[in-house]
Amino acid sequence: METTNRLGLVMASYRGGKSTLCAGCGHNAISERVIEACFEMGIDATHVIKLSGIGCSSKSPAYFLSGSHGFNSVHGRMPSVATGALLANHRLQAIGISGDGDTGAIGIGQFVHLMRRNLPMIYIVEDNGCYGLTKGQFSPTADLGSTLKSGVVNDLAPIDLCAMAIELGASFVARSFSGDKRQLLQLLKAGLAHRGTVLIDVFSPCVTFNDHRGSTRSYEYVRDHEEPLHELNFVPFFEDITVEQEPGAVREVDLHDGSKVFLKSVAADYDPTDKLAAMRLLTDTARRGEYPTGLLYVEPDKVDFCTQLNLVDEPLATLPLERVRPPKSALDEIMESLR
Ligand SMILES: Cc1ncc(C[n+]2csc(CCOP(=O)(O)OP(=O)(O)O)c2C)c(N)n1
Ligand code: SF4
Ligand SMILES: [Mg+2]
Repeated sequence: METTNRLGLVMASYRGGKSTLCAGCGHNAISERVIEACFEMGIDATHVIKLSGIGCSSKSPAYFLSGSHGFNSVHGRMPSVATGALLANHRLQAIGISGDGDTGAIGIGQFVHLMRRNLPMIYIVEDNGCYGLTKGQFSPTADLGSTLKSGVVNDLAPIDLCAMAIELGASFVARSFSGDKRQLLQLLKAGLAHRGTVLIDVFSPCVTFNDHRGSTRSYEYVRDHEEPLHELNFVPFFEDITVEQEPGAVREVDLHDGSKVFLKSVAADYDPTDKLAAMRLLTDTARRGEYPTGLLYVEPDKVDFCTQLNLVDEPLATLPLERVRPPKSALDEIMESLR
């Protein structure tokens, strides 16, 4: 019999349309992990809003959770649409998919303010170092000295979206690789349990335009330079904690909904709650051309934007008119006070 989750649903009910992206594109693997994560967490798809901008990456929401709400926005404008949607209904689980061009170029101003506000949503950047949809030009995350297929050399230093997100105020920041199924799945499930901005920068090779020698986002290059910081185990609030731990060797992070993340350091001990250490790590490893992956930074108790605005509990979108519109007596009182 097919496995069902805590809602009694099978994994197939979390799928979307058939992908029209190139076979082997990293973005397809990410959609698969989103499907698995939502299935394993028992997410109600009708309470999810999928958001995106423009790009091959931004087409991805069409390939998962066909029963959810969705908004495919203008290029780089996903953050403002997401902000509006969540203010209208703060009970929605928002999952945004963007690209390194959509986020790092045209959408960088919007990205900055979303991170700064710690808007409660998952924001995945499918990072292939190029504009896949428009035939592979360098994007702002392309590494200095990397080349296009034609041999053209990139002479600008990259933007590190994780470093920016940490600096600006996002409360859950991770880097992963579309080829690292296990790590990405654990990060996505942990992201679903966190309340605040979850920024996951996923290196996701473009097999058609950026998978050659000279590219630093090819499958081969990322596989050789990915340095996992820890083995990551996520235990959702609805499961018994049975992870066997050697005392002292594993760090435990408690998330908003009672779920837990266990982090066993791979090389040097790494504390993902130390903001300065995270920034130092990203600066030092970038100099050496390495990509640390895993949970880079987490601040589980940071207040998210909707809570900070002190919204009424019931979503604004469903409040009856009489609770939205002030009565005539209140308006008269205001007018009187201005005389
Ligand atoms: C306002 C506007 N400017 C430019 C474009 C052209 N355009 C479409 S997708 C894209 C870049 C996509 O790159 P990225 O976000 O990295 O996604 P990928 O295709 O690599 O997944 C650009 C420049 C557009 N659609 N709209
Ligand atoms: S062009 Fe590149 S990014 Fe776009 S679908 Fe194909 S492989 Fe993926
Ligand atoms: Mg791209």
